[in-house]
Amino acid sequence: MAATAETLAAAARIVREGKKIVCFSGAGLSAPSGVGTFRDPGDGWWSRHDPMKLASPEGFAEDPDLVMKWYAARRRQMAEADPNAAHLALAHRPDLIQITQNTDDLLDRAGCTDIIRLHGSINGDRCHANCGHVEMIDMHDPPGHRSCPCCGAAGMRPTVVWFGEALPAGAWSEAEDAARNCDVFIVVGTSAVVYPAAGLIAAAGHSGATIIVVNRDPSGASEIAHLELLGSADEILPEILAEG
Ligand code: BJW
Repeated sequence: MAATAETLAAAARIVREGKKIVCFSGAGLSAPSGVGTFRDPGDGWWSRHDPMKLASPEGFAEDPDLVMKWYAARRRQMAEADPNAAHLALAHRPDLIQITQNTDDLLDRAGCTDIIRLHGSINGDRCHANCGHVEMIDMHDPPGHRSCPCCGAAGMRPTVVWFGEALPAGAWSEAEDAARNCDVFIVVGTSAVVYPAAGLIAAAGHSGATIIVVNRDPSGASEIAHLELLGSADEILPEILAEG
């Protein structure tokens, strides 16, 4: 059922009374900005492409040209996008802890600082052979497949976390700590099927946090939610995060 005036008011009250609030976001947060999600039926990237071919070390080894072409398309799309009302509402609440699975920079561009990034950032490339070379990318004119200019080996690949790769240890431990020590955990625009990130929702719930889920459709977080607000993030977040 779509969010109602009553459920929105209830969520706004929980947020107002919260002492330590975490926002855990996914691709649905940036969808109203025109950035594609992964699993939405029809227009999600994975409904047209095999995720293991595009977002895994094995896929990169098999066809690095294809992987870098896909990243170039996403990078151009993100470069054209602007933060939406949901990003801006979050930026107006610097007291919230931001944990995101998103690799775009729309939260940063909205004005959020200290973002805990679980899946890295799409704005850079690094040497896949781990020589340590990193480059920032011109998102309007992203590069294709190329070898590392520093060690000459393998290829340059985005500074994101692919399937089968470990999450950045520091970000993960900060995220676990925030999830276990908050009293309100807002889950926005994620299918909540990718682990270990999705496990933060249950961890927060088990630690006693109230779980508010904001999503256009039911998701993997629906069953854990104390309050589920179905609708678009850019319409719901400004309502429930407004102070006063
Ligand atoms: C809206 C909306 C609007 C739309 N308003 N809402 C336990 C069980 C099973 C499997 C595993 C497990 N633990 C680990 C695994 C394996 C794997 C995994 O989870 N697989 C499952 C999918 C089966 N996990 C991993 O491999 C992770 N690594 C790992 O576990 O390492 C272990 C290790 C330890 C030590 C050494 C070595 C290894 C890594 C996961 C990496 C994920 N990477 C990606 C792509 C790269 C980033 C990039 O290129 O940008 O990250 S996959 C993709 O999924 C991306 C996202 O961050 C992530 C989550 O997706 P998200 O954000 O939820 O998007 P969608 O599209 O799924 O959902 C969008 C939602 O928005 C939908 O619900 C819509 O309804 C909603 N929506 N419009 C509000 N306007």
